[in-house]
Amino acid sequence: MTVEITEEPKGVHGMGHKIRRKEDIRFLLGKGNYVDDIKLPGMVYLAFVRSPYAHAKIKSINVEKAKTLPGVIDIITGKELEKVGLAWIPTLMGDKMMVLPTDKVVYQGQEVVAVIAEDRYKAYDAASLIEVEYEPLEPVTDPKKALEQSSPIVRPDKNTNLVFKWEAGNKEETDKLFKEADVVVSQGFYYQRLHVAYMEPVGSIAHYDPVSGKLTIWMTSQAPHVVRTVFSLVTKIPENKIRIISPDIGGGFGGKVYVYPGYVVSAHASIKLGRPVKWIATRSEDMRSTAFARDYHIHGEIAAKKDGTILALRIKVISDHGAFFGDANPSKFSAGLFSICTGSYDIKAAHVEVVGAHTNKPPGGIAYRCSFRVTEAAYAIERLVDILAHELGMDPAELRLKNFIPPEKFPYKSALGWTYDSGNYAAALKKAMDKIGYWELRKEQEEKRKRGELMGIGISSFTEIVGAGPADLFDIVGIKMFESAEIRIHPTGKVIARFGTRAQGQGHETTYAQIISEILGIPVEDIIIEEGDTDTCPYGLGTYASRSTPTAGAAAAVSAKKILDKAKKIAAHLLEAREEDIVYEKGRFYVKGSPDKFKTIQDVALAAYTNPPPGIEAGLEAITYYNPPNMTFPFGSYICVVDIDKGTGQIKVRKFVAVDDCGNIINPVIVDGQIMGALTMSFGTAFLEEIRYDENGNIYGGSFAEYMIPTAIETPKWELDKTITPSPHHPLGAKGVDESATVGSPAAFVNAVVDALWHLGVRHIDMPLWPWKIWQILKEKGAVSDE
Ligand code: MCN
Ligand code: CUN
Repeated sequence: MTVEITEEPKGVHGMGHKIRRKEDIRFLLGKGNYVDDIKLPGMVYLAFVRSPYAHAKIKSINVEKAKTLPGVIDIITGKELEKVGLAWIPTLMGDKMMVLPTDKVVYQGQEVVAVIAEDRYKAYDAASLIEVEYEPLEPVTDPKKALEQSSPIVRPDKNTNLVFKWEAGNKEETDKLFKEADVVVSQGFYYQRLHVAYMEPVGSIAHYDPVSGKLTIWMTSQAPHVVRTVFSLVTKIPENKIRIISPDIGGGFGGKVYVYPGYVVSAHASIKLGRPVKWIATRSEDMRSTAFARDYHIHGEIAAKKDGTILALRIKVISDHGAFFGDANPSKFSAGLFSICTGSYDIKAAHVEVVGAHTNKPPGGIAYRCSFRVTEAAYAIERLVDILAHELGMDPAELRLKNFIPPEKFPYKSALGWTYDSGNYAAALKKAMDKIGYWELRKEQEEKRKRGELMGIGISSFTEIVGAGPADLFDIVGIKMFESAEIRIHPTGKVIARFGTRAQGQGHETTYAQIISEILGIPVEDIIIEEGDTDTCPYGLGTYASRSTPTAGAAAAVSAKKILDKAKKIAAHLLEAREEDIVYEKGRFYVKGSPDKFKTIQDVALAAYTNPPPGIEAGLEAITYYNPPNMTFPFGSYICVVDIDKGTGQIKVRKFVAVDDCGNIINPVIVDGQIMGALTMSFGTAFLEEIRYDENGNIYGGSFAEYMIPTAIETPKWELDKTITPSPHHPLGAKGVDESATVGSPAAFVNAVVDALWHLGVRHIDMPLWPWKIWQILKEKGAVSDE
């Protein structure tokens, strides 16, 4: 698909306008400002010594040699942090984690000692001279084994590897329906461990000013305000003396929601030394130690009638959290949003059980576009439905159409407790089927099969859940979630708007400006959007879970409307009319019947500061902390066509159609870009990527030499389309979209490959679908061709 951009980012551009991204000019010119671009006078550099073992006792740490190296300024160990109460810190998911260990290491690549030196190279040189004596302990890397009585215990602060046990749904009712069912299909799936692989590794610069007592930290954070609060709580520095700045971020995708040891140690070092301290992870450090995603062992069962009516769903999961980042909070969301696993189907009863385990692996993060376990949930249900169709000999599209929640049932209460806001699933699937020529493809497949050729068609009709979230629903860490937007109109009609979210590439500077432009009729080039500075932006919870549009976008709309209400009063005064007689149209106010005699929003802004009407405060600004009444539930239908080479097992994705529905769209070009990006990422998930460990917890790979992320060369041409089903509770009718394709597409790829091989007796293959895996299966089934 070619991206057509019709409009420059100039003029009044509201909802649905395909304007160029305002932020791209600085990125294209190489003028972005990332953490590593920032250089402060007197700045020093921090590097870590990391553990070669997955599980080992630290017997001694000898820093003498390193200390003598010229340029070395300080060496910090866990014992030193312990004295200031910073050896452990709370994570944002209700768990706590080691900053630097005092007794033992719990995964390979873990930070052990920090070295501060005059430059980065000296810091790494000194790190290599530090001698740490370890006594290896037996590691556990398999979460099932970790949960056994006899397993070594990962954490020094716990006496079990069990992170949590969580269940949802009605077990009795579900079991009853399973007994009554004509068919029960069950299947195990392993959703492999992945790394986010953003372009910019994580890093920070901490700058403590001993005179004012203010600590400023530039960091790669998707949620700067939340980090500020955590820092204040753990350091006891008053929150108004901490300033977190997230400058430009080279991708986050969920991996930059967390607080990493480097952030904390750089802050401690800056306070201690009175100098700015920079820490930037190298690519391989980042790929070995930052938050990982997925690593979900799923066992799913689906019960149905002979005619294909789905009755019930039963899923059991073991989730591998690695050493930290397990959600110890026994809230109803320990398993994130896995309870969206009933997907797009009208299922009477469901029961899910998730058990979390600690292993001697790096922290198993929860988020990666998106996994607050939504990706795993969509994958599980879309694979199960496909297997059911094949078992019943029904067409997978027809089985889906038969079981979709019908449009008239919205708002729909799912068996696991969510109230879906709006949806029209059949419309999206039918559109995708038409666009790809579904029935012709099925015919082609039949003919090819007769000739012994392998072709498969895979569908995924997913439902997403985004917009974290309403107070009573999304109570992950005991925070009632909201989001903020502050809009200030200056006397000349120019605008600065500030938000609690933080884009990492999603185009907020453009789309937030479009929302304001839509409501206030101010040209987008007159609107500056700022995010990511806790000193200037209103408190907010950050950008993840595709929540910016559902929450901050809504907050912007509400703030703009508040301003409009005031502007109307001022306009009435200027036009010497009653407020009720004022008509407003895109940036202009006039008295009913006389559209030629108008005042612009800019006239009103000037008057607001120079000549406010009696009884009205000067100024033209508004701030909103928006409490969303519900999550939003974007959805879509994806269809993938693959051809498999019988000689090599090579899979070619011949065609891929994605029909998405995210309600009303603010900027279609940005939305399409997001979908294409996410499809490309998921192509990597389905066919290329996996982070693996041996039984001793040694990582296989851990760099881009082994961890293959796809480029435009490997990926097919993505063909996109839309249906539009507005969210009834969002002020603009918009839903989030950013993660739809990573949630929805992995099942489409795998369904297509399994569809090509089903007649050979293949029911499932775990991702990544490497050619050698396929080749081996073909060989087992006697289907390899020598040609
Ligand atoms: N949008 C729109 N109309 C809609 C919905 C969204 O025009 N109906 C626009 C928005 O205005 C915004 C963009 O699309 O500019 C994404 O909006 P939204 O879906 O609300 O998601 P967020 O802005 O909250 O972004 C977060 C999301 C997440 S959680 C991950 S993970 C991810 C993703 O964004 N990480 C990304 N996309 C990414 N893209 C880039 N380049 N880099 C990342 O790190
Ligand atoms: Cu779910 S990964 Mo994104 O939420 O930052």
